Amino acid sequence: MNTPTKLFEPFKFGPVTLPNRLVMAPLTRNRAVAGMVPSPLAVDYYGQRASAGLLITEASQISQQGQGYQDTPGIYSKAQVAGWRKVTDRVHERGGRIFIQIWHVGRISHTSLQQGGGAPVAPSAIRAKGKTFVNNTFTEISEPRALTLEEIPGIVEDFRRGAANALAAGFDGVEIHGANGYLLDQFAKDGANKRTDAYGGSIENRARLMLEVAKAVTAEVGPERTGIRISPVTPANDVSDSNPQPLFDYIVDHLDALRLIYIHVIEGATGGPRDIAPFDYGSLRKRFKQAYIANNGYDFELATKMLAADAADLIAFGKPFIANPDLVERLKRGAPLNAPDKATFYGGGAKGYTDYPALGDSLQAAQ
Ligand code: 8OZ
Repeated sequence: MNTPTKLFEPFKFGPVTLPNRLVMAPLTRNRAVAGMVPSPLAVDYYGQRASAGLLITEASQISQQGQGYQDTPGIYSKAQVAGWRKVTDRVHERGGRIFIQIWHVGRISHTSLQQGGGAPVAPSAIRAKGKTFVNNTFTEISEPRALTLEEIPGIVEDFRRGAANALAAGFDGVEIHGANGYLLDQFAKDGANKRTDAYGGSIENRARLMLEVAKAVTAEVGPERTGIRISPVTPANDVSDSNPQPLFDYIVDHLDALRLIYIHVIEGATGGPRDIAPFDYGSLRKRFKQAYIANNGYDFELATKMLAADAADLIAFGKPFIANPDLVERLKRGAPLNAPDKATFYGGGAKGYTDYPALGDSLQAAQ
């Protein structure tokens, strides 16, 4: 029996109409080739998933400094733009729409990835507890150094250039990575930001960098091509804030004023419990007039419920999209889903990347 759902209804999204409410969440896959150019396999991987209402790419660094893990693709060199162009061409040939997530990891990095083996940069010189993956092993995150006030305009400029490159690569838009304990989230949250200048202290000061980046990116590509991902209460990458509700109410009020096309909200702990800390996501929904993309642990039932309650416009699915290139069709038909294989999430080749079968493929294989 078919449950009534808004999941397959079209949605007006700036200059385009999405055919359904399913978004492929950004998913780190660590398969970039030399020069941090997206792998030729990425062309097939994203192309296979083009029936999603919207695809968002894996996080892609805006500079070498912004990289924190091995083999993540960039969006700062000519070769990277040319590599991404093949991806966007394939997705568009297949009738899809694709945004790129633009990323600076801040302190979640390792000296071996930084120019001259230098320290990664952060709002404050506070090392995050945790590991990153470099040189094919999990390695302690390096001690960062605090960015000087003079360096901050350069960070904003790198995001702007990343956004300009994204359009040159044929993307339909960009998602600013403001989540998961990376640079912009580090600045926003008082557990990682102990600055005493215009970028630290008050909510207004801690939100400043994220909002400056949002302003620069919207000025470059247009607000209808700019979204942002936030994660108000996630403990990911050792980040924390003593009072996230007023912080994110403030941030979202200002994102609304910039007319971004969407906020993409990770509700709860990234990839973990949705109820890790109390937070009123409805408050963000009310403050923001454009689209609200909800993420974290959604399945058909929860997505249907959220859309019915008008608590979200679009739902981002992560792991289900890794394992099911035709997730839209499978959910539409109530067909069983392939299970994702964790062992092939990060790094490697086609296995666990481009070889998950679509429904027709499984039928053929079963015959
Ligand atoms: C998993 C592994 C490495 C990075 C995020 C970009 O959490 C990531 C990421 C996820 O936003």
